[in-house]
Order: sequence, then structure tokens, then C-alpha cells
Amino acid sequence: MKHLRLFSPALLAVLVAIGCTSSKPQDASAEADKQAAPAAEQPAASATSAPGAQGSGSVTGAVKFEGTAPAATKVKMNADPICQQQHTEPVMSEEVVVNSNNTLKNVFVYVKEGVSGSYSAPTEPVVLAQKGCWYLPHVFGIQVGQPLQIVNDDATLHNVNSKSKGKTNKPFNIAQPTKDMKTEKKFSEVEVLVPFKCNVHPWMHAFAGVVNNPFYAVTDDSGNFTIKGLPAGTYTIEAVHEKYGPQTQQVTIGDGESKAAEFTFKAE
Ligand SMILES: [Cu+2]
Repeated sequence: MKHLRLFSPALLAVLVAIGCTSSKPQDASAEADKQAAPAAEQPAASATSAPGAQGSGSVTGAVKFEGTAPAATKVKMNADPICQQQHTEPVMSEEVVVNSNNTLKNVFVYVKEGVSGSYSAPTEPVVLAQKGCWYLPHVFGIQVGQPLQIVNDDATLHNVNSKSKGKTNKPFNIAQPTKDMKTEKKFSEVEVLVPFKCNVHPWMHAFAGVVNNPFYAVTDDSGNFTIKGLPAGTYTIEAVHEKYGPQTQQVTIGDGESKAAEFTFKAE
């Protein structure tokens, strides 16, 4: 037990809480993951479903923000010097990021209804980095069955705690004690949004929009989003924000047509 002295009492408490006192990655829900694995290998739609079409329509728009944005809070990382020393500039909370043009960043926008056919998951992984004790990206989309590669870019322990509430998506809780450690996960069903947090650094939060088609986007520094490649049809578009929740609207697009959609979230 001598090596345990290397850890601070806080880290030790976390390690004990997640059942990890070795230098190897541990998965507190490994057994649950094993059971869920067959489901994760299945495509989103049943095998009898026809392949989904690629079209040339698009939905482009912005997510506006009305009212006074909550004051951004400065993140204190002094609990872990390895985190703190990687930042020369102040790090601000990303829970609500209002852009200079009064739009909202990090809103997950996707086609909730109206897509037919099944879309196979890309084999290319989505990468969730932990760099400077910060998740990059903060909000991201991923398809059912697509690999999620979780990477530790820091020379400190991170714990990745997924709080999935799905029927077949299992929450997972993994420790990545060393730099460059990688863990791959998959989701087996649509779930928007799946939160992630780090038990060691409680300021670390990320959110995944798990969908079963490639028609999604995340709003950028100007609050804009574009969803391309849609076949002609009538779709329910949903915009989801981690604090302000979901909003939906219907859009009908013809072949090759580009339609605008605008959402407005209001300060609480
Ligand atoms: Cu961490």
C-alpha cells in the first residue's frame, strides 16, 4: 500500500469510490458493458430497414439568445496543479456561452423525426479529449454504434463518468490514470444528451448527442448550424441546450432545397 502515499486524500477517495487502486484502467461497470456489448454492435435500425438515402437538401440557421446571460464563472483548478499550470489565461465555465452576436454556442441541433431508413455508423471514431483538465469538445454528436475514443492528454488522473439514462446505453465509469491512455466506448441507442463528468475535477463536463443518422450539428462561435445531405421531406428539428433544454420545429424541404430555421432560447 506504500504507493498510495503518492495520491492526495481527495484523489484517493475518488480512486476508492470507483474501485481503482492500480495503475491499469478499471471500469466500474465493466460487467454491465460486457452485457451491453452485443446491443452496441447492432445498427440503430433493424436489419430489415432499407438503407437511408443521402439527399442534397439542407437546414441552416442560428440559435439566438434573449435576455441577460448568466455571468460566466471562472473555473478554479488549484486543486490539481497539473491542471492549473496548463492555463495561462482564465478558464470560464461553458454551461452557458452567449456569443458576441447574442447567439448561443454549444447547442446540439439534430433531426429528431422524419428520417427514414437506417444509416450505418461511421467507423471513424469521435474523439473526446481531456486536455488541460477540460473536455474537448464540450458538446458533440455521435451515431449509434460509432466508436467514441476517450483520450487522456494530461499527466494526471481523469475519471470519465457517463450518466446515460438509456434503456440499453449503460452508464460507465472509467479511470484514466496516465497520459495518452485511450478508452473506446459505443452507444447502442439514441439519447440526447448524455452527460459526462470527471469525479476528480468536478468542473469538467461534456455532453454527447447520440443519434441514429448523420443529420446533426453543434452551434458555433456565431450560434450557427448547418445540417446537410437531407433527402426531400418534412422533419422535426430539435435544438437541445445543456441548461435550457430542448426546442423543436418542423421544416419541409424539397429536393436540393436549403431552408432556414431559427431557435431562440431565453434567459431564466
Ligand atoms: Cu479530470
